[in-house]
This record gives sequence, C-alpha cells and structure tokens, in this order.
Amino acid sequence: MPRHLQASPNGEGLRIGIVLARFNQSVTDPLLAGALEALVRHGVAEDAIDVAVVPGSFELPLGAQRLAASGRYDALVCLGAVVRGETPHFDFVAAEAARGVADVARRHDLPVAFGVLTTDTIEQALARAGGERGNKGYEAAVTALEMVQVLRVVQKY
Ligand code: INI
Repeated sequence: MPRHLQASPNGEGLRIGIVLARFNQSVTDPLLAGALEALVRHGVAEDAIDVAVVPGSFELPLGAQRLAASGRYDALVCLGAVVRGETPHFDFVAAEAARGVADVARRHDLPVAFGVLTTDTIEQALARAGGERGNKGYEAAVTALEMVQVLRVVQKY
C-alpha cells in the first residue's frame, strides 16, 4: 500500500508572516482581509501574525527574504496584484515576483505561498480578491498552513 503523506491546514501554534504589496491597493487590501480570515479561521492566533507592507509586487521577494531570515515564522504569505497595462512592465514584475518568492521558499526551506494575482484588468483582479471568483489571499493562506503541516508529516518519515 502506498503511504499518503498529507495533512490538513491546522494553524494552531503557528507564527505567520504576511508580505503585502501596496500597489493596486484596492485589490491587495481585500487579499489581505481574505488571508487574515483564513489564518484565524484555521486556528492561528491574531497576535501570531505580522504584516510587512512593501511598495509593489517586485519588492515581495526581498521582504519575504528578510522575514524568512528572522527565523520567527513557520510560513509566509506573499500578497500582490499585477495588472497588465500598456507596457511590458507587467511581465517583468510578475515574473520576478514569482521567481523571487519561489527562491526564498527553497533557500530558507520555508513554505512561502504565492498569493499574487496576475490579470489583464483590474476587474479580473477584483473578482479574485473577494469577488465572484473567490479570494486568492484566502487560498494562499490556507496553502501556507497546509504546507507547514505536510512538511512536518514528511519530516517524520
Ligand atoms: N507592482 C504591482 O504590484 N502591480 C503592478 O501591476 C505593477 N505595475 O503594473 O507596474 C507594479 N509595479 C511596481 C513594482 O512592483 C515596483 O514597486 C516598482 O517597479 C519599483 O521597484
């Protein structure tokens, strides 16, 4: 019988750092609200959550790296909204945010969830930040908790 190493997203006793991009704040504020709701609903104490605010999604990796290096957190959640404009800036910001966040997770061996929306329009982003397409911030926070727990299960074997 194959052994399934899996876990549910229990947040009890965990310390969580959130890195929040301010750019497109009308989207990132509801992403933050969703992430906080998910963390508290899954048992994370409010005073065990810190939120570091950075200017834009491009700055998320460095913000996450500093929080990771502090050793204070069991997992991080990065939140941002990159909306395609008229310039290629979108591609650079979105690609660096994704690559940088993944780099931090592997370098620090720490779950770092990628709650960054990449959409063509602000309407599409809002739909995924508490609108009719759910809340990516909520999902990212649950992902971070599940990763903490599944890595603990893996560690035991
Ligand atoms: N930052 C975002 O988070 N979303 C965007 O859509 C965006 N656009 O489109 O420009 C954006 N740019 C700012 C960027 O993240 C940096 O803050 C800036 O380049 C300074 O380093």
